[in-house]
Amino acid sequence: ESAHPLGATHPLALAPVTGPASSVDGFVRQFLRNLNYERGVPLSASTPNDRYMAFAMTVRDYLMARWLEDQKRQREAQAKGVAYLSAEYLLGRQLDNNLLATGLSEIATAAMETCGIDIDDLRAQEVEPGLGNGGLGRLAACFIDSLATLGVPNTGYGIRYEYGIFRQTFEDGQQVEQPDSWLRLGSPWEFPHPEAARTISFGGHTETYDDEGTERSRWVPAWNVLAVPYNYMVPGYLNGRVNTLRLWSAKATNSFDLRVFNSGDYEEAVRSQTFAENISKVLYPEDSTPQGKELRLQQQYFFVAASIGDFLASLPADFDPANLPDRIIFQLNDTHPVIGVPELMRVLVDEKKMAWEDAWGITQKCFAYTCHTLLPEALEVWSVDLLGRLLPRHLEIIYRINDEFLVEVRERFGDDEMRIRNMSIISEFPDRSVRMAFLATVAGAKVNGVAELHSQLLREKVLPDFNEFYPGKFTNVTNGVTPRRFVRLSNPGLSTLITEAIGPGWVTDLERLRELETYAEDTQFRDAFAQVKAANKRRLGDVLRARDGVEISDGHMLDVMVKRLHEYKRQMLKLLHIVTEYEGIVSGRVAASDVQPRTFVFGAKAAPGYVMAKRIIHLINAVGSVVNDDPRVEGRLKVLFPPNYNVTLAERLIPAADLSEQISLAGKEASGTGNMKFALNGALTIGTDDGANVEIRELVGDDNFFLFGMSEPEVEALWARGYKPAEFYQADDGLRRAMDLIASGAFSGGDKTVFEPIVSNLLYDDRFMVLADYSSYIAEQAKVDAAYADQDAWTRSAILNVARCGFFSSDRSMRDYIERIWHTPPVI
Ligand code: HBZ
Repeated sequence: ESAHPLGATHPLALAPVTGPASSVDGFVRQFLRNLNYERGVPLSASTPNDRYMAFAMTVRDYLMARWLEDQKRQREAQAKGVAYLSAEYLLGRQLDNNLLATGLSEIATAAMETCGIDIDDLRAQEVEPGLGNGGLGRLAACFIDSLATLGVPNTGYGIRYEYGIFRQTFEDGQQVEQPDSWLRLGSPWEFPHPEAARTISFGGHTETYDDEGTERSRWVPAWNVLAVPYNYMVPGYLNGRVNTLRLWSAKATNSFDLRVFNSGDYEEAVRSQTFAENISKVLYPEDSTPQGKELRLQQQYFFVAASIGDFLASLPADFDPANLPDRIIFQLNDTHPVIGVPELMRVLVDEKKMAWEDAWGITQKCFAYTCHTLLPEALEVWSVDLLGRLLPRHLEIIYRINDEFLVEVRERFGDDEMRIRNMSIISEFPDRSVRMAFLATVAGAKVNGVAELHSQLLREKVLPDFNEFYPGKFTNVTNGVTPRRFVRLSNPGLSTLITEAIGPGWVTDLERLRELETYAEDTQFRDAFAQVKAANKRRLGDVLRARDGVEISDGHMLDVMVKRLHEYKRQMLKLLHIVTEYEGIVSGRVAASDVQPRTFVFGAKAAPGYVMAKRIIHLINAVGSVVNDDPRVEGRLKVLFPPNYNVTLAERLIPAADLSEQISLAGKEASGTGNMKFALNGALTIGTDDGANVEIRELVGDDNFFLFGMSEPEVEALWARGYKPAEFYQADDGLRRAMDLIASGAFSGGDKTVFEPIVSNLLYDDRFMVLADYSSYIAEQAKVDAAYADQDAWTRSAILNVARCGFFSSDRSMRDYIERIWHTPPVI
């Protein structure tokens, strides 16, 4: 230890860090300083990327003092904190959000003007970090935003994938995936700390040894990698708080073998480096159907072991691990980080030499598990074979956890072998494997679903034995979305209108949107609201024109379905509606002039290996080109499918939408969060009684929501009776005509084979009961048309949607987690 604590050598090092002056002049100075000293260029010779980088760094500089303070506060606080463990963070662009958090937007805009720079050109430079697949990853991003805004100390832990979710392009209407090299030009938002790298081990074997009379186990790993942390600022909204997101990047422990290199075998020399660094190379693009790949398990263990180790290392050297539950709760975002459970056990038992029972008692208080699905195929399992090869000690620990758990189950329920088989963490069929959701449930202090209906089905259908065994363990926290990104930033027109009416407090207290209810009755307000919607459509039009060369037509209802492509979400149902409308007009049965003009917008990525999803993408594009080229429906029907739907596009699309499509089969969508974003931006929902749609409808009222389709119990009943989709096809003329038109080759240049697999799947299998809900959907869409014809009434409904959806702020979700699960006191 040095005699002088660091910094004591110079008075300036002891002074608080201060940001640049909060003035146009101060901003310009700092911007030019960053351009010159960090980018090494004068303004006159700078590239757009130089200017974006320097601008972002300047925004960063205004947040820095607060960040340093908060890091210190978190280091020194003796309070309990939350570590959010998530394999995905779908952050979206950072610049505008971080600028908003500083409150310096106007100063920054003016500052750039004085330099002759259009701030929108800077915004356009940023490549969004797409480190997630969909809802689950975006939820994590909303949650850390809310925690910072609530002033709750939190570290988000995850993986710094070098390549995020693939960039989607279409070739002949079919999805082609391109790598997402989001780091190609560097990111101004990350702070690498290679000096703080942690060693993460894999493989090898276990052995027992005599530790002064006690037999203990230890793991003798075969290989390891370095986990290098990269820190990112997570600023709260105008509250001077800045939390940290810490993402781990894999680095080889020894970069290459110089002897082999010198002998001329260059590939061999770097082989182990390439192997190690593959761990954080790319995000797995499978959502809902985990593939069980070895690299994926490596990723999971890599980031979780690094994160748990990182937290433990932050504790004082004399910290008694018995007190861990007073200091930390690890929130498991789905099962992806569940390998953290045996990892903490391993650290406590093998390294800290704790008694198993004590370690288990602690572990059960340090984890909580959020489930995001109901689909059986989405529940992660790892083969014992693979786990034993990659993490042999962890497998032993899991076996012991399971053995002891099953003893308890027997004590409670007797030798009910069926029940024991059903509850075992280890399943025997088809291969012996570990059911990660069961492990999480046994280890977690709490287990939560993400919407009321989902939590109920989780208790009653997915994990009923566990619910009986652990009374009080199951709870619900309905998802939410951050109003900063998804209203304040993405919908400036609406934000201004709301703030003028009720003041600015809604941004951090979204229930205050209730005060808008009376404004729904005010004609002037309704007009202004409708004008904002129209302006948002024009803004979207500008974006789509520039990005894809397509136009959205004036006076059209904008009917939007954006989400991952999955059969349970039923993009096919939407498509059958479009084909029905189209067929009605071209067959002459419906006069084009009687049809409410609509532009249908899709946005969806399909997992690269999900063949049916990719066929459906192909069909959407095929229907789009036929419909858009057919003069008989011109000005009435239009289908747009901009490729590469991502957070950036969502921010433009959602504020422009009139109608939000939330049409999953009841009982399949855990929650949905897009549904909340649309409602908060004044789109009306057409939806099933599924996920959070149920809660949206309860809040906005039946008159302001288009409900259709079977309820979850009705779905169950139809399955029980025996579902025969062909009967629905026979019984409905419209459905038959739409299906027949697709089957005829009308959308595939006469080729009947291209979409035949889709048609026959619907007719003879139809796992998600598209045909059963068709007629109810079409009938409800007719009501949508009728309602849209009365623009003023529609706008009133839209305002009521905004006014009544304040509940869906992720600030509320975070308060619920704190109250029901985390029990973390606020730190001032
Ligand atoms: O999580 C989604 C649910 O489908 C949606 O209903 C919910 O609103 C949202 C937030 O709770 N689930 C996902 O997005 N899941 C994944 O992205 C995923 C990714 C990798 C996997 C499995 C699932 O291996």
